[in-house]
This record gives sequence, C-alpha cells and structure tokens, in this order.
Amino acid sequence: MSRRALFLALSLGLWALPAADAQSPARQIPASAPLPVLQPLTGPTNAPALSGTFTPLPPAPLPTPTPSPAPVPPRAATPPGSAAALPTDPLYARQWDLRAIRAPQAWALWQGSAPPAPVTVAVLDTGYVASPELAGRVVNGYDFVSDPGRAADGNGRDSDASAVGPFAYHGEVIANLIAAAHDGRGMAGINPRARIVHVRVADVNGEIAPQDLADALRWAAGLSVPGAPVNPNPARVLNLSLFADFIPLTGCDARIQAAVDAVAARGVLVVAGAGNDGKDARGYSPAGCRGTLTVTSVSETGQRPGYANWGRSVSLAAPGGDPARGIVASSLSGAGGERQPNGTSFAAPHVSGVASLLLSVRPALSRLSLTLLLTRGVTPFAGGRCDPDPLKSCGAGLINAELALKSALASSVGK
Ligand SMILES: [Ca+2]
Ligand SMILES: [Ca+2]
Repeated sequence: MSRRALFLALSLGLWALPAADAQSPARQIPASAPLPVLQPLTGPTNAPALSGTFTPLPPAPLPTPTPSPAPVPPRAATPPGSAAALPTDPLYARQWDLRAIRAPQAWALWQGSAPPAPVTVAVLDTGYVASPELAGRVVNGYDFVSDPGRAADGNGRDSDASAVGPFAYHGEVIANLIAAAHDGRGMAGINPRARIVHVRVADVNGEIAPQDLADALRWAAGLSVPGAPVNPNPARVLNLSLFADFIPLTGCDARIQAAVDAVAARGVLVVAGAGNDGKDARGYSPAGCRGTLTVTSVSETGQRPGYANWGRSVSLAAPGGDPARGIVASSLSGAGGERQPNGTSFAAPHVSGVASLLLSVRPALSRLSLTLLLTRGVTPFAGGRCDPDPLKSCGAGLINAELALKSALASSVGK
C-alpha cells in the first residue's frame, strides 16, 4: 500500500471548511472557496536546535504577568474564584474555549495548591517551532519521519525535529494551547508551567507513516527505539492530534495499537483527536485504538460541529470550534501572530493541558486514575447529548478543568 494518511491539519482545521475526506481533501473544497493563504515561517522557527534537556525552571509560583502593550481585555464572563488568576494576555478575551472548560476557576484552585510540579507533555505532530510562548520550557525532541523525500529536511530520522513547510503551525498551535505562558503577550495556555517535547511525525505535506508514529509513541514515553537515543525528557502525556491510517475506517493499525499498549503500560496517557470526517471515530488510528483517551470537538454552543468524528470510542469532548468561530492561539507564522483554526486537532490539547494540570498537583496519579478524573470531571451536554442523533456520541461530556482539578485535590491518590 503506497497511500499514506493525511494529517488532521489537512482535514481543515485552519481552512475553516467542513470536514475533509482523509484521502482527498481537495474534493471537499467547494469550487468557490478561496485557497488557504499560508505564510512562510520566519525567524525563530529555523533557529538551531535546543539541547535535549530543559532549561531548569525557577521554583517560583506562576509568573507575574507583565503589563500588556495592548488594551486590557475584558474580564471573563464567568467570574473565576480569584481575580488574580486571570491572564492579561491580549488574546485571552477571545479565548472562549478557556472559559468553556472553566480554566480560570481551575487556575484559581491551582495557584492555591502546593507549588505545582512541572509536567512534560509530548506533542507528536509537525515538529518543533521555537514559540516565545514556551521559552525555556520547550525542547526540539526527535524527527521520526523516516523517508527523506517526504521529510523535506535533507535526511530521514534525526535529532532535529524542526517543523518544515506550510503546516508547521499545527504542532506549534497545539503546544501553545497546552502550555503558552501567561505573560501579557499573545495567548494564555492551559498549563503555563508545562514542558513541551516536540516529536516530528508528519512530513512536509502533513502525512504520517504508521511505523513512524508507532516508534515516536514509544520514544516520547521514554521507551527504547532502535536507532534513536533514549528521550532524556520522557512525557507523562502524549498529544496526538492526528491520524495515521493507510485506509481510514478500517480500525486501529496493529503497529499503533502495540505502541499505545506499550506506553500505557508505562503509565503514560495518550490523548487522541477523534478526526474531522464526521464519521465514527472507531475506524481511525489512533482515535479508534484501545487505551487512548479520544477527544472530539464541540463548538462554542457546546454542540458537535458537523466535521467532528463521534461514537463509542470517543471518551469526551473539548472545544474545537467550527468554521464560524475557531480556537484563537498565538502562532509565529499567523497574520498578526495569531491563528484561529478549528478541528479536533485543537480539541485534544485542551484535554492534554488539563491532564498536565492534574499531574502537576498529583504527580503519582496512575493512568487509570487520571483517566477517571478527566472523564468524570466533565460538564454534561445540554439535554444529555452533543448531537440530536444518539448514535453520534461525544463521550462523557465537555472537559471541565475546575471539576477535574477539584476532584484530584480532594483526594490524596497520586500525591
Ligand atoms: Ca530529518
Ligand atoms: Ca502568552
């Protein structure tokens, strides 16, 4: 089989179009739709690789936001527990997704708890971008794209995970959603102390070979992979806003299932985007694999957008937006330093970010305990469902950072 799967990026988060077919997204683009204008990446994106270890973080509480040069944004519609928890980052006023998951209330709890431990999240995606939102907390992990022709970086697998090409923004935005600094600039992330390891699995066209993904899963979790050095920054949470099927709708690829099983046995949580085809997520890898926490999208209304995959393999939902209103995020290559993509690619990192918040206060949580906290700490859908069709399930509900964190703090499990 020579066909490779397309990355969720191509399923249209950024193009603000309905869901695309995995094998031929162009088919889904109406003739009248403008082609996406993708701006070349500049500057820091092509900066030399960082070393393989993190710059030690100061053992300080949350950084004090510096005054923003932009106008002070309006406050959250829902009052948080503490006004001090609100970021002053200028994009925050438009980050409806953070209010939808009750992040401000969670931050208030978080700041009141014992000093949170840093938690490492791996973003298996388009690769490393030196986002200023993550300064000192991001590493250029490893490039698992084995085919030099598809990699477009002059070689196959190597220790430079730098993102290449027009989809480089994808992994950058996901990392920023999880961990962007509350620094009075750009956006606010869910866990501004999380550490990010970028692992490149997508080629220049956003396509992913299943074996590359399987090896990257093991490496990100700290397991050995022939030909690669051991990851010095093993992650507790792996974010997979992607799919890697040769033929979608045929279920979980055996190689990816084996890798998910191996990292799960190590206690590492795998968070997977459900996919953007408006279909049953069980047909996809890794969304349909056993042992993943699979996340679909809701729009600002709390309902399932037409593109979002659904079904019994979906664990829960998070904001992924819709073509009318996407997820606002900082991006070096976006116009004005921001983008507003939509798709399940951008729902999954909300769950990864909240998972990292829980691990920061309860670092010894097992994967099962973490999963239960995340899937029980949810906001029910209006009327009990995200879609009028009961078959089109979005899982347990909408992730609720406040409730999940409160439950974690109420127990000594994982302390
Ligand atoms: Ca390479
Ligand atoms: Ca920021």
